[in-house]
Amino acid sequence: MSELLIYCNGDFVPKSEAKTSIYDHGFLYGDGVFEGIRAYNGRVFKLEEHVDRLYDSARAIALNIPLTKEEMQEAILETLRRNKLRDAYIRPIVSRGIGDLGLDPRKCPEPNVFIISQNWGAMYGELYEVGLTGVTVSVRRNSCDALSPNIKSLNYLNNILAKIEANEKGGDEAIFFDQNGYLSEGSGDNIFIIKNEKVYTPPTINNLKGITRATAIELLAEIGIETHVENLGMFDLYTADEIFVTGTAAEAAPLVKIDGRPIGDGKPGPVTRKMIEAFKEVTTTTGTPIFP
Ligand code: PXG
Repeated sequence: MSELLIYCNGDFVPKSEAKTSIYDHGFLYGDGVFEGIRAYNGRVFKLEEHVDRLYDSARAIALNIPLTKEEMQEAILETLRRNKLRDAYIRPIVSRGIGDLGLDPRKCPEPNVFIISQNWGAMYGELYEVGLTGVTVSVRRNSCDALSPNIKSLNYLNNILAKIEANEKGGDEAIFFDQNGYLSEGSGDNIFIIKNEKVYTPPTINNLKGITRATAIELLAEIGIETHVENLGMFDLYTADEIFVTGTAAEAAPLVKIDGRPIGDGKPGPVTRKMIEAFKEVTTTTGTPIFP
């Protein structure tokens, strides 16, 4: 099979030749932004929303992406076409660009734009049926007045520290709290709690404005379930009837145990199952066609 092609600043180059300098501030300082997008069945799911968020992340770090949003959408679609991909994971990356040592971004005249796409199956395999185990981690989510969790930046160390802790404790996903003790999110997904047939999720001041989270709220509304957006704590987590997490990679996935404690009856619950079904339906029937 021929090599995957990567979009590099307007060119399509083989994976082995897709490179930047070690003086790229994306590498030196984690100075840049990215997105994680998926294509299902020949359509890119929520393309516009992901591109909007990419530009908001860039705006928040005063990084000017040298493409219009329309050009970025087209570059993403063209990357998929060149690789003949219909079901894929797509990773646009915009770094501050090549500069010098020293963190001043003015050292970097030109941002670098890359788009990676590749085949991608279900992240958690058979775990959607049996459910995942979560662990609450001691590392706190970045506070919104330091490095806002709303920025999908190239600095994912906060999330990686959480993931390391979850791995050490033998859990599938890490659950973050913020510095005030409020529930935040997973290392790569947002969190929903079901209690007495009501659905709750934390406000996005302390977590990523997840596109799957927004989709889940819409899908729940369509089946007559309102989502209450409010601050939640450890108590709500441990006493939940059901918990699920949402993300582009994770999709909608049940959490059936947290810190060794079963959630509800320890099996994926009815609301979660409905969500998984509804999400499958919406991802395979909507989105921007790759090959119009
Ligand atoms: N919180 C965090 C911290 C994330 O990184 C989400 C929530 C869910 O957001 P969306 O918009 O995807 O519903 C994410 C997304 C990866 C990967 O490569 C990670 C994400 C998405 C896609 C791929 O690990 N995280």
